[in-house]
Amino acid sequence: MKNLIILGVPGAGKGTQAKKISEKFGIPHISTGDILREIVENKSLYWQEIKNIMEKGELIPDELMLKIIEQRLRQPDCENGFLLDGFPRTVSQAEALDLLLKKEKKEIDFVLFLTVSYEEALKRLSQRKRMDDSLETIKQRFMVYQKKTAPLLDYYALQNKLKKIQGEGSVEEVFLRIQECIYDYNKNSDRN
Ligand code: B4P
Repeated sequence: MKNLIILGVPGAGKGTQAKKISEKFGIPHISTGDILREIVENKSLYWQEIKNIMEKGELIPDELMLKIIEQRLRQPDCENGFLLDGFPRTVSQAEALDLLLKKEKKEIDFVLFLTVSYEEALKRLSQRKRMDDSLETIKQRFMVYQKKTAPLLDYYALQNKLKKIQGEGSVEEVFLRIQECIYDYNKNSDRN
């Protein structure tokens, strides 16, 4: 397997699908959201600052996120591929990631972009009860996504790495679409 990223608006189902991809294809699922929630739960370094930022629906500063991701990607389980969920979230995180991987003679192979309507994402998140799922915070997360994360779509499209996946439908339906996309990619890269 390869080095992948999963992108989408909050509530697109990135975490849900990433878990399934990780199980099926045997690559580690690296969710920066999960890592941050773990820091808050264990009251590790900077937990209070992280909690405040997440509750407001804002992004944690790039510098801290980069330290976290660099440490995680150095773990031996990432040697033969990984799936990043929730990272990068800004163009500067993406640029830093490319540099980091280049040093290791690696690169991102492709980016799965889960598309769902605003209404569907809002419905999904309102049914969940996470600390950052109040209506006010959800709205802020969408705004932050449009401003800071959506430009990543062009960033990866220009590198010819963006794979659009329809993210509406049941979890299994979406997962089938993702598997087809991964098999297609592997078939084409075997041919080249
Ligand atoms: P994340 O944890 O990444 O959360 P998310 O984008 O909101 O959710 P996701 O798309 O993974 O949705 P999920 O599968 O859970 O980020 C949280 C916060 O952490 C950010 O706001 C930010 O503050 C911080 N953060 C994280 N990474 C950062 C970074 N790199 N830089 C700075 N800050 C960062 O699905 C949502 C719900 O939908 C679930 O309840 C699920 O069961 C349901 N669902 C999924 N698929 C479905 C389907 N097909 N049908 C019906 N329901 C479905």
